[in-house]
This record gives sequence, structure tokens and C-alpha cells, in this order.
Amino acid sequence: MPKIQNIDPKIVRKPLFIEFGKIPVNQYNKSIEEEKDNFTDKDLIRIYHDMVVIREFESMLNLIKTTNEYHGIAYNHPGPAHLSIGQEASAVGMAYTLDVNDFILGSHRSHGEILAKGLSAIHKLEEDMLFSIMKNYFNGTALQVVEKGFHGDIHELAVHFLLYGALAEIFARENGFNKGLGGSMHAFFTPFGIYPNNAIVGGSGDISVGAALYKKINRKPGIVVCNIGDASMGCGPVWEGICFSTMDQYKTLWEGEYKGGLPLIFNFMNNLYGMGGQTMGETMGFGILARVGAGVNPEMMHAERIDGYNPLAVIDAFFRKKQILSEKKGPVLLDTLTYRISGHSPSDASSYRSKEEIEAWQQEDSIITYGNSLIQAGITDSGQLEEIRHEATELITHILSLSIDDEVSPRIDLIKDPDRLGRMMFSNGSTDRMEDGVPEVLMPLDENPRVRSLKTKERFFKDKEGKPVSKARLFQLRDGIFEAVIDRFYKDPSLAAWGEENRDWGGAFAVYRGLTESLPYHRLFNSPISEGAIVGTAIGYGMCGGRTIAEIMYCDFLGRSGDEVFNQLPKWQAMSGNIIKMPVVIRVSVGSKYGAQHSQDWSSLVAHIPGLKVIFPATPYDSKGLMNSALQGTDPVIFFESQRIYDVGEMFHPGGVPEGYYEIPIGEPDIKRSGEDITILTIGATLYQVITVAEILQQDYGLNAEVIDARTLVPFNYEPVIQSVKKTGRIVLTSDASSRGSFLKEMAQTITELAFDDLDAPPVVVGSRNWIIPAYEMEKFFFPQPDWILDAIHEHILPLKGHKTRNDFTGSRAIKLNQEGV
Ligand SMILES: Cc1ncc(C[n+]2csc(CCOP(=O)(O)OP(=O)(O)O)c2C)c(N)n1
Ligand SMILES: [Mg+2]
Repeated sequence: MPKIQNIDPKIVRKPLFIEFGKIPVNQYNKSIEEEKDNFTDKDLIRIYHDMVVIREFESMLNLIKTTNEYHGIAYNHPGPAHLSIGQEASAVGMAYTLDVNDFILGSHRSHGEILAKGLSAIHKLEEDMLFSIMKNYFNGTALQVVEKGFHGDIHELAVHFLLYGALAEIFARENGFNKGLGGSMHAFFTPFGIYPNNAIVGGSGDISVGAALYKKINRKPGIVVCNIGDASMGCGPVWEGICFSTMDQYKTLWEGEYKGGLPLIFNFMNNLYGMGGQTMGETMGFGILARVGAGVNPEMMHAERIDGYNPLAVIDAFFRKKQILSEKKGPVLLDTLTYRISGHSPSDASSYRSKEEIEAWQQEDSIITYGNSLIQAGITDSGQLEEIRHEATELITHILSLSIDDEVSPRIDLIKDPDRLGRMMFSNGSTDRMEDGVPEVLMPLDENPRVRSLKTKERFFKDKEGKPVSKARLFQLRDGIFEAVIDRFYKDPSLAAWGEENRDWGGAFAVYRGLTESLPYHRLFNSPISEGAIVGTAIGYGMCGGRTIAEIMYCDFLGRSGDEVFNQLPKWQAMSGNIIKMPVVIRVSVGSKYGAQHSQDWSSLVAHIPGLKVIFPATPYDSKGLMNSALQGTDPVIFFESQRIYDVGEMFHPGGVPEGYYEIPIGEPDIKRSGEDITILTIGATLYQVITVAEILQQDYGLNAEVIDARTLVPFNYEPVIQSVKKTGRIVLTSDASSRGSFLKEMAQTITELAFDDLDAPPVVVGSRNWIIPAYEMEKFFFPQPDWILDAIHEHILPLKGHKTRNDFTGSRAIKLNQEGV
């Protein structure tokens, strides 16, 4: 808690009652007549048109999925299609008031939202701008397809472009908005303000908050709309996102123009079902979803249920809620009531709902009802509406024929370029700053108290006389990370960092101590205890163009951010077709001393996931250089730091840790000690155990070990390791991760394949035991110790003369332990 806010027991212990205000439910009741001042006839007809286009698009997909045919065109689409037939009014209403630079994010069921927002953006953009967007998107390849033989104006052309880009994406074609790598559930198009849609239910719940933070912190115009389903209210990321987005500090601690709530609308597209589960009456307890807002903050999130079957009710709500956001009183929760007439997916037999129910909603079909109200108000006639429907059918037929034509709409050619998808995972950029401008800081860098104190520290572990430097005078590993981080804060105005205890506490392990003095709240802040949202918001911030560092206090808490780390962070660069960059560094502190749930090294889990760079330095020099590289890059990085060694000084780099800026290439292992008899490859803090082993091998057995510090798990250059093995013929690998399924095993296997002929013995892995980690007092029985490594060498690689083993590394024991699942 910041010291500037005193918590007075006299106040907080006072008795009182919390009073809730009223949450409006379906209160919109204007007739078309009454809306005539707000809309031209053309606007009202355009709303109808957009709903019809979406209905036809989705109906076409439904027919393709269920009958493999639409108006005589045959096609088999094996992939997903979560259709939103019935939900058109809510999508068009949502998009109507939005500007091009208002962002939407969505769910697996977002075709309608993509088209609605796209049509709204097309309507709002000038011809020149529209044309230049289309021309520049992937060098105009999609534009060329729709342009051919087209007669009409640029706005009409853009509608073709939108439908084609979306459909080609759904059909996994290279001309799709995301090169066919996003597909139906993830398609998006950022130039129209359409940001990623998410196949993980609730996945956008925290990512959207990061997008809103990006807008707020970087003073970008526009708002963010998070379109998610009603059932996602049961998802952790949504709840965490809500908590993150309603923190008091935006109003109490953020200053100047940054003060005030986030420009964000959680728009629950409430179709009353999550697959077959009824959220009202079965799987949730809120009854009316908007009720949830009441408990979140005193503003009750300005929650409201609106009739998503009436586009004008939705437009009215968005108009009013945008006003609230512009007064910095957000975020807002909308419960947009709608109904999915189509099944959850085309294979859904709707066994969970009655025919009567579907028919009742069909009778109130928003397109028919709205169309009739336009006719009754004398705005149009049935002939014109019929014409709109007819044109939509022709248009969708035309777009379908283009999208399935393998000549004009091929897929990415993986025969010609088999490694292309692999290359698309990383952008491998190098840039000082993600935004131009002057970074906002509170003092010059060299006046920062920690920076000043570091100037007095010894940057090598021994002083000039060769005596070990005391901890108090030593430049430590945590200082190396700090120097890289603070340097970037003074270089990149977009950089913001958050996590638990990031501010006044100085980071849980004092890595950030001193940052608070230099940075305003909006660049460094404490988050709720929401590990999912800590990472999810960083992803949203990064995908919009900002650089961020998020912190997970203990590696063990990565489980709480599992979806964000495994499913979101690694994927959006590739799934966007390389439209998006992800300059996000997640600092993960690997614990010590606190037992089973605070001491695990899960670097192997993360390294298993394609699309993440994984760094685990063990020295101050490497920590600073690798953090500099991570922060200079444009890729997602998981940066592990071991609590066991935060206070070590630099023992390896001659001259110690340089004061100035330098980078260490990500992916290059480092030879920490040269030798010719045996190679020891280490990841993370076991480096120091290995150094002890190397000294024992030298002194007691006359063997000279080569010690290689991996430094990075992904990417990884095997060359220096292979060169070493060529020389030594032997290798042992070690780290603090439990050995079963660990990254060490992956490395051992790769080394076996690459250097089999050079090996005199199999690579041997010495990881931690496959146990639940015991208390600190018993840790030495769990984590690799020098005598384990010596025993393993003796048993499997090279008998050490006179060595007496203390641990059982025999094959028979390995078999027994595996039989027992240990
Ligand atoms: C985390 C996760 N759990 C389960 C699923 C499978 N699933 C896909 S959609 C869906 C229902 C989602 O309901 P809701 O959020 O209301 O959206 P709707 O489908 O109604 O649009 C489920 C359970 C998933 N994709 N992600
Ligand atoms: Mg639903």
C-alpha cells in the first residue's frame, strides 16, 4: 500500500451498509420516430444492410458446413464455424458508434463483429485512406483479387475487400486477413480497429484490458470493446481482467492526464448459452448478467442490460457509455441480450433447448422486426429491403467463389518454403523504442538513488587485491537486471511495467528498488494478485504496439497464468500473419526456501511451447546483457531469475559488469570454464554447483571440465556444445528442474543425435528429483548437489579413481523409480 494513503482504523471500522444503486435492464423504449433526430434515413437503412450482410455471410457458412453447397457453389470447409445467426443486431449496434481507432477484441463467435466493425470503419474512412489501407495490406494481394473486374466506388470495393479478407481467412487462404493462420476463430484486421478474436473462452477478458492500458498510457485516441460471451463470466481471465481494469489507483494514484478510469467496455454478447449450458438458470448464478457489475466497484461498472435484438437500443447504449469513458469514468459492463438461432457450431443438434424456444426467438428475429419498423415509420418499403437482401446474396456468392478458387486464393506454400511457419513465430526485431517521444520520468537517470549507489559498487566479485567483496559493496545479479530495466525506461516512452509489489516494495526481491523514484504510476504499478491478467494485460499492451515487462513473483504462480503464457503470448505474432509484434518480457522469479509451491523451476514447461524465447541467466553480466537484448527485441520472452543467486557478484566476465549498455545475443551458450576432459552443460543457478564439481574433478581426479552455461533455452545454438563434446567425448547436463521431461532431456537427446560419433558415453542428465519439493532444510535432497553430479559421472560416463558414490544412479534404480512414477 502506498504510504501516501493512510488507512485509518477509525474510518474503516465504522459500521455502515453498502447501498447498491439500480442497474437498468432493457430500459430503451424509443420508437423510430423518436430517433429521427439521431439518424438519417440512410443511416437507418445502412444498419439494416449491415445486419443482412452478416446474416447472409453466416448463412452461407452454415450451408457450406452442413450441405457443402451455397447457391450452386460446392465447397468443403473442414474447419470451425461458430456462427452468430440471430446476433446481428448486437454486432451492428456495437460497431455503429465506434470510430476506426476504437478497438474491438472478441471470441470464437466473432464473424459478425468483424464484419460489423469493418463495415462501420469503411463507412467512416475517406476514399484515399481506405484505398491506401487495402493497397498496403500484404502488398495489396487481397485487393488485387477483389479489384479484378470490379465496377463501383472505393467504398463498395472496400466492402468486397472486407468480406474476402474475412472469408479467405476462415478458409485458411494466404490472402486472408492473417495469411490464413488465424482462421475462423481468430481472424482480425487491425487497420479497421479489429484486434484478435480468441478461441479460448474469455481469452480476450484480460488482453482487452491491456489494450485499454495501451491507449491510456500512450495517450492514444479511442476506446476498447471486449466482446465476450455470457458463459465467459465464469472464466478466470475475465474476472481477473475486470479486477485489473477497475483498480482504484487509476483514480487515486495516477496523476495528471493519466488520472481516471480505463477506456474499456466489457460487452458481454449474452446469448444465454455457453454451448449447451444455460448461464441463466443453470451454470451461473447471476440471473441477469449485468448484476455482476454491482459488486465490482462503487460505480457498479455503469452496468446495464440492453436489448441486443434491437440495433437502436445497442447504439443508444454505446453512445451513452462512450460518453462515460470520455469522462474517464470507465470501465463499463454491458450485458447485451441476444440469441443464437444457429447452433453452437453447425454440428450442434440443439438437444439442450426446445424447438418452441428457438421458434419464439425466430418470431422476434431482429432483422425482420427492425425491417418492419423501418417500413412502418415510412423510411423504406419492402421492395428496397428485398433488394438489399438480394444484393447481399449476390455479393456473398461472388466472394465465396473468389475465396475457394485455389488459383486466386492459394494457401501458404509449405512445399516451396517448408520452414515458413516456423519463421513466422518470431519477429526478431531490434528497436530502442516502440514509440517516438520523450519518456516520462521523474528525475534524470544519474540522480536516481539506486543508480547513484550502484556507482559505488564493486562490479567484480573480488577486489583489486583479490579479496572477495562483501555483499554490501557488491554489484549483484539483481543490479544487472535493474540497470537494463531502468536504462530502457529512459529510452522507450512506451515501456510500462507491472506485477505484484512492483512499486513501493521495490519488486518482491528488490530488483526494482529505486525504480519508483524515477517513474510515474502509469509506467510502473502494482497489480492485483492476478497472474493471469498480469500476463494477459501485457499481451494486450504489446499487441497494440507498446513494450512491457510483467512480473510473476514465483515461477510456481505461472500455473495461474497458464493460458496467457501457453496459449496467448506465443501465438499472436504467427496467428496474425506477422501483423502483430509482441515486445513483452515476462520476468519469472524461481523460488527458494519456501517449499513445494514456491521453489519450482518450470523453465522446461515454457520451453516446450513454440513461440516463446526463454532465457535463464546465472550471472550479473549475463543478466544485464540478456535483459538488454530482451528489451531491445520485439518478441515475447520469458526471463527466469533464480532467487538463490540474486545476490551473487560477477565471477566470470573479466573486468566485471560494464557500466554502459551492451547486449548478449539471445540463444548463445557461454563457456564459463574451459576444459578438455568432460563437458558440463548447466541451466540457471546450478552453474555454481557445477563450478564446485569442476574444482573437485580437477583437484581430486586430475580432470579438466569444460563448463557451459546455456543462458538461453530457446533459441539455442548447439554448435559450441557440439564443439566441446568433440573435444571431451563426454557430457553431463544439469539444472534445478525436475529431471523427468525436463529441457535437459531434450538437450541430451539433441546432443546424442548431433554428436553420437563423438561421444564415449551417453549424455547424462542430473536434474532435481521427481518429487514434491520439501522444506528448505531438506532441499539438498531434492536439488542437484555436487556429489550427485560426481556420482553420475562415475556411474555412467567415466569411473573416477577411488570415488565412492553416495547416491544411487544405477540403471536398475532408474527403472524402479520410473515403475513407481517417481
Ligand atoms: C477455456 C475454454 N473452455 C472451453 C471451450 C469450449 N467452448 C467453446 S465455446 C464455449 C461456450 C462459450 O460460451 P459463451 O462464452 O457464452 O460464448 P458463445 O459460444 O455463447 O458465443 C465452450 C465451452 C473453449 N474454447 N475454451
Ligand atoms: Mg453465450
